[in-house]
Amino acid sequence: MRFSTSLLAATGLAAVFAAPISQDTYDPDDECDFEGFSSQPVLSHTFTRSAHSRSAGIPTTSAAASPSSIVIASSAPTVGSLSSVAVSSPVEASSSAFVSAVQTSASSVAAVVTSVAPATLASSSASEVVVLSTASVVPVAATSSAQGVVSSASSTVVAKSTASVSSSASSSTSTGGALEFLGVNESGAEFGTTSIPGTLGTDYTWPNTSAIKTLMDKGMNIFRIPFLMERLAQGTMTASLDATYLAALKTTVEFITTAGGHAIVDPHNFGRYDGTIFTSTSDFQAFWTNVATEFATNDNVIFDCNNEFHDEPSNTVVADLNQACIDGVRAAGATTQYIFVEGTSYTGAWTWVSSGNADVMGNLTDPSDKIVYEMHQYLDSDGSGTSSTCVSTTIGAERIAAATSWLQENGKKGIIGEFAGGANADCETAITGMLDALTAASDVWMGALWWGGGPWWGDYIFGFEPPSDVAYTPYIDILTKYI
Ligand SMILES: *[C@@H]1O[C@H](CO)[C@@H](O)[C@H](O)[C@H]1NC(C)=O
Ligand SMILES: *[C@@H]1O[C@H](CO)[C@@H](O)[C@H](O)[C@H]1NC(C)=O
Ligand SMILES: CC(=O)N[C@H]1CO[C@H](CO)[C@@H](O)[C@@H]1O
Repeated sequence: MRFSTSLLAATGLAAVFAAPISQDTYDPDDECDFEGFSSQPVLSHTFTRSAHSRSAGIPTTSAAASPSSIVIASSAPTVGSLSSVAVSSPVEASSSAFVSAVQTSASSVAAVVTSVAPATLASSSASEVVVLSTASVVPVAATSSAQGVVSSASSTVVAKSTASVSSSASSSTSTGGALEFLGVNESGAEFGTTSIPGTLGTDYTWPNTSAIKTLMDKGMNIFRIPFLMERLAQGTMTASLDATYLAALKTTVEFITTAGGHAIVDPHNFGRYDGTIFTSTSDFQAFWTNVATEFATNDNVIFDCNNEFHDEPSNTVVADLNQACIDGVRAAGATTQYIFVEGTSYTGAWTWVSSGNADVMGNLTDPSDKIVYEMHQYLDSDGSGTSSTCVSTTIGAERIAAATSWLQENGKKGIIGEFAGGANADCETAITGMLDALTAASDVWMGALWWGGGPWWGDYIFGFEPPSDVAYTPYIDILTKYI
């Protein structure tokens, strides 16, 4: 795959390159191609690295040549073997970030953005080099020139943050840059809520990894995998995990993460177990320790404490459950992964402040400092995501505005974990407006996930399963412009 995990793993193969990449080598069907990239606004984005408390401006340059040949990989590259990588003459993209190229195999080249100046990269020890982002380039002949590729890349690269970058609150208020994460909810395993545990293939199914691959080939890099707690921990939430259901969940997760994407483990339970609101923090913490133990060594897993709390005894209950989730995950030794926390009132972005989530959720603590506030946003009149009609063409941007301010004022990171609009011109404009607004505030917003992919949606208004679900056709190109 073109994502950074495999690219970086292969960087030990550093070699040399020859002629510039040619448009002749561009294959519009190639998985590494990325349409519409040149239309992406290219602005800077600043973060602080936790390990070294140093800011690194991420390079971006004006979009120009050969946009179709560049794809951004936005997963978390490890520092790894970069010190031994032969680099081309890198392009200084800003005072503190540089684009270089490395050959990753006989037939592919990756552009790598580092925090270390070109002259020092080759001699730096691995621990001094932080890969800020990577961009893969369409496969080129072994005779192609890295310099040529870099020149090409440097004219189109929009760098990303990576998971190795702290999500601490010190971000500047820079405007824009592409989103780190753009992806899809992959439904199936949470279906059939009235049949517990239910029958695979009848009551529920698992996402289709071929379909996920199609979306990844188009640039998407994050997938949320809803499942039911009652199927994973049967009888009581503290039960040991059901081996069969767990194995299928792991298969789905590992397909995504092995390919360099991020997989969100999402107990799609609305704060209920067996239909009853749960409030026991100790039980919930135990559930999360059990789950996180299974994924503790997979950096590209994201733990999503629970889907869409609503009508809870109090907002404090929700905050306390989220803290128990965080504590349970970290107690399992899963210390590197993001944890997504959701609020009450179906975790709506538009009601984040008015629902009171803003009053209680901000004090959650995480020793790993990787909390991300997951909010959902639909654009129909009641915000429920049950109508294909959007309120207006500007409703997307309007509905996230208050949440954006809260994130910025409180130094938090957020993600839109579900969003959708109907397959019509008004919604397309409204969705574009929302994604523009997220991008303009990418100092706090990490990305967005469409609802919903998965094989069983049929003619559902927001269905996103390739190749022909209702929303897939109009929206795939709109969405992938943002990554
Ligand atoms: C999975 O996706 C592939 C590729 O889109 C498709 O050919 C196949 O029919 C799908 N399988 C199921 C069970 O939906
Ligand atoms: C955090 O806790 C303090 C003290 O209990 C409280 O005053 C403040 O409002 C809380 N902030 C948030 C965002 O919850
Ligand atoms: C917005 C939307 O349609 N949400 C639905 C998605 O599917 C789940 C079940 O998987 C429903 O519970 C949601 O209401």
